[in-house]
Amino acid sequence: MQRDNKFETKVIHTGYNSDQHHGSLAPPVYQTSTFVFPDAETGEQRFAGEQEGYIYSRLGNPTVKMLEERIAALEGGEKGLAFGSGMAAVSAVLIGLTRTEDHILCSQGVYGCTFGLLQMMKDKFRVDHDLIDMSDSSVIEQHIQPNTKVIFIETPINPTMTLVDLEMVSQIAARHNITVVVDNTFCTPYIQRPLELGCQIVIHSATKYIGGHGDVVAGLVVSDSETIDLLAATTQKDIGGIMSPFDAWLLLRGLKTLPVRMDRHCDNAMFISKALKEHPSIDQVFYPGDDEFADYPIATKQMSRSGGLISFTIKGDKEASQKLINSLHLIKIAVSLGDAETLIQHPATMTHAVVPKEIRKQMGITDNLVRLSVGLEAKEDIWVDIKQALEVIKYV
Ligand code: LCS
Repeated sequence: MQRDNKFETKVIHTGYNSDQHHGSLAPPVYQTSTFVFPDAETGEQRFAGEQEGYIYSRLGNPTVKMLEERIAALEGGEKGLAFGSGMAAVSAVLIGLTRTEDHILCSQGVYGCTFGLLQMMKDKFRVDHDLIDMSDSSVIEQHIQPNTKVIFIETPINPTMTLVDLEMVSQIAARHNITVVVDNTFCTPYIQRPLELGCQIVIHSATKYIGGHGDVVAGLVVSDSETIDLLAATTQKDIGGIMSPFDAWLLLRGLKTLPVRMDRHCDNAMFISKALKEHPSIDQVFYPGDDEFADYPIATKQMSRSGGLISFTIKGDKEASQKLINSLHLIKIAVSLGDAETLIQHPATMTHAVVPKEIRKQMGITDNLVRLSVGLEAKEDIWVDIKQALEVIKYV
């Protein structure tokens, strides 16, 4: 498959050649733990890296490899690596790139478990970190230390939707020889491609839009060959958080419709964000597609569309937020995001409950903040459900 095909073609074809699989249109699931060597010498040569070929599914599997090639092509990187969850991917990268006494600079606001991982690395391995506002280049410069090895960014940040200017950060990082890692879960490569903006590593919780159907937990990493080979031979192989062949198959299937789904998510979210903004019970709406949103200029620079996630604060407290959520009928109360179903959650008590209240406050996660993952249903139906729930809380 030619690398210069368009994105919509690559999501369907890259990494798979039916000629090599009995003409099977759908990729086969190589549901095997191990691979048979024709003789002992072949086994020796494969372990020595002198001969191409599979050994054992923790070290590589043909179905998983198809997915790794596809995501690499979509992000514009040399190689991909698949993991059993987004957190397995995040931890493999952060542990793989650092050692004791190193330092990580992180956007102020990340997914709750990434925050938990950073705390654990600090407590157990003495890999320190600072969570900083990345909107100001001088603040970033001030916090870079001689031992800073990684800048870790989410953009949009979960759940505040704050954006980080990837080009600006990667230019600073390049001057200091620091690796920039971007969690691109909220955007997918259809909307944002950090490697093209000078960043070195992209991570996905493939559980979300890449899979798109709420039926798999998985993670992906894309980077240059050297970095991926290093991670494959160290934190992936030895910690072992690998993806199963069937999960890779589900993701290959999900990816085929990624552009179609993302367009619908974005259209629906734009409609809902506008309706929310006009409602009297809503305090603030955080959506990158809103031209009054503080980070809208960054969105126009690096995102081709605005995504399917909206966060908003209601005029009310925690109880009112919970009452709003409890009053929905069509919309499901669930964490995760990027599914066909519209999902709603309360970050302060759910995805970011692990973050201490004081730090949550600095991150902008207040008790009246609600996060909506806008699904693929008819946008009018989604709005009718939200509107009737907002009516219920008017009298709280
Ligand atoms: N990165 C981001 C930005 C995420 O939102 C998540 C999960 C992860 C990494 C971890 O991926 P996982 O291991 O779950 O595949 N975010 C979740 C969320 O917002 N609600 O539930 C899970």
